[in-house]
Amino acid sequence: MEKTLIIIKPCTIQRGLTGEIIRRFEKKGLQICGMKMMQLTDEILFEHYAHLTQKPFFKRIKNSMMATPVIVCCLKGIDAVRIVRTMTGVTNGRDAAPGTIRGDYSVSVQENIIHASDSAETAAIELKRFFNKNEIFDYKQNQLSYLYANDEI
Ligand code: FUP
Repeated sequence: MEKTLIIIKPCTIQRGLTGEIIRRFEKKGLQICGMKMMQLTDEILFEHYAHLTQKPFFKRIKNSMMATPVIVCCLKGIDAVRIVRTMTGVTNGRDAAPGTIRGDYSVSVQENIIHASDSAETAAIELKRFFNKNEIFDYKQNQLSYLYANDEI
């Protein structure tokens, strides 16, 4: 089973969409293994968006991501990274396909509802960045044999 990270962005919290977003992942069958609210800082955003620090819009990213606390979640399932990225949609909400989270709830490249890890390697690094070890929980998912076939798990 794979674990991945999502960050529910300040825009989503302000718009009262947090429950809707969590609900989509729960309904899909992903298991919530960690969830907490935290205030992001310059330091953590510099690290998290290292690939964008030289861009002219980096300050805008930081302001947006620090506007309120965020909610970070660890989601688990077979191919969880790929599932979550597909459900999230492309970066720009105006281009994101209907049915995806960004396609359904966003009209912006920045205020695009959630961050989602883009590979298994990145997910492992990002989960460490936002969670302490004791904040990720491994517990039995009772519906497992109804979510997957025997030879998948
Ligand atoms: P994503 O993985 O889809 O969240 O996209 P990125 O990591 O490339 O981008 C992170 C954030 O940077 C986006 F949410 C918004 C901002 N960004 C822009 O504003 N313009 C761009 O061209 C790319 C990213």
